[in-house]
Amino acid sequence: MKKVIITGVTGQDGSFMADYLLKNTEHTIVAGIRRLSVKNHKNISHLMSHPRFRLIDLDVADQANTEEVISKEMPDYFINFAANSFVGVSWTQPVNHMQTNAMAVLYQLEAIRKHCPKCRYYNAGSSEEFGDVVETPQSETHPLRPRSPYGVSKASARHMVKVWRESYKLFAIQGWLFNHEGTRRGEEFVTRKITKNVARIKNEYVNGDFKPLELGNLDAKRDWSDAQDFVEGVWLMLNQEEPKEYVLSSNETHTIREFIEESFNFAGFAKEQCHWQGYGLNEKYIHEGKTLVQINPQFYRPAEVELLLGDSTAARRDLNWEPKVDFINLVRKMVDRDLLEY
Ligand code: GDR
Repeated sequence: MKKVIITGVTGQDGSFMADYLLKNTEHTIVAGIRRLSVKNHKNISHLMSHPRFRLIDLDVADQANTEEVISKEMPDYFINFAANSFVGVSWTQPVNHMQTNAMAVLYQLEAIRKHCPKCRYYNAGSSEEFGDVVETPQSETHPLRPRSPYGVSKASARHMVKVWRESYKLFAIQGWLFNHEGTRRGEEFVTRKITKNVARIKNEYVNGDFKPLELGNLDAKRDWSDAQDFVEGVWLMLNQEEPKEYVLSSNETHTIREFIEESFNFAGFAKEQCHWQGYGLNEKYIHEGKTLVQINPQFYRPAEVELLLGDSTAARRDLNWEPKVDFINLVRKMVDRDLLEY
């Protein structure tokens, strides 16, 4: 029986990872939680009484705390999912992003190097590191060209992980995860924002009085997968013989516009009965004369990653990994849950 520390366990990926490991391994999960006066334990409430799950205080931005936890717990695996993960806000809080997404990784690598160099380490990397892409699709060989402070923080963490791996022979890796979504996705990310608002509009529509969903750039293209498929990929990556990094992706790309159309379609606003009208800031998605979606320039970003399309051939070949949920079933799953919960 081994010990796995997971950070960011109250978030989407951390909580799905805890679920996955409790179901598929005998390992003990030590969940590092930042102390908050108002608890955000919704995603892990079902795990609280599990005999192999326990919480500890861990603030990844605090070096002393990080070293103390690692030296005391001596984990076999350390999976760092704690991050400031919202790209849009990284322009207004760049320092915070560097501290949480980059410096924290340095604290963890140093503590592991000093106290438990056999520990297998994973840091959450991102397709945002590819930024303004020069090749499509993007595989492990694509250069790092970040377009946001968030992307910079993840790219710098990647360089540290590589240097610590090569200098100290640590099993330390950082996969490139393309967008991954699901029913535990935070409501500020575009997919969940859409599915939550589709459920709201569906319910309010009958009275004829509802506020349209407001979004930014509808033409950005993303490679979306199910977060539950990705935690399995991360675990496979962590359990290879040699520490190698892989892209995880669906290998399909879709616009925000397509996500909107499919989401409303599942909620009963058939694509054939809806249409797009107007251009740029005046563009609207209309159903029977009523505006379902409109543009709010506040949701545009100062610099945009226009196109992401992953190539996860290597992970599929070497790790025998494959995503089980495709784009359309991901949309359906998220809309169904939000309709049910509204
Ligand atoms: P992203 O995810 O930046 O790709 O990073 P997000 O869902 O925030 O944006 C995707 C695209 O949608 C466009 N967009 C909007 N986005 C948001 N959030 N809100 C809007 O109203 C809106 N309108 C249009 C964005 O401009 C963008 O092009 C996610 C995060 O999970 C990262 O942490 C992770 O590393 C990467 O995916 C892989």
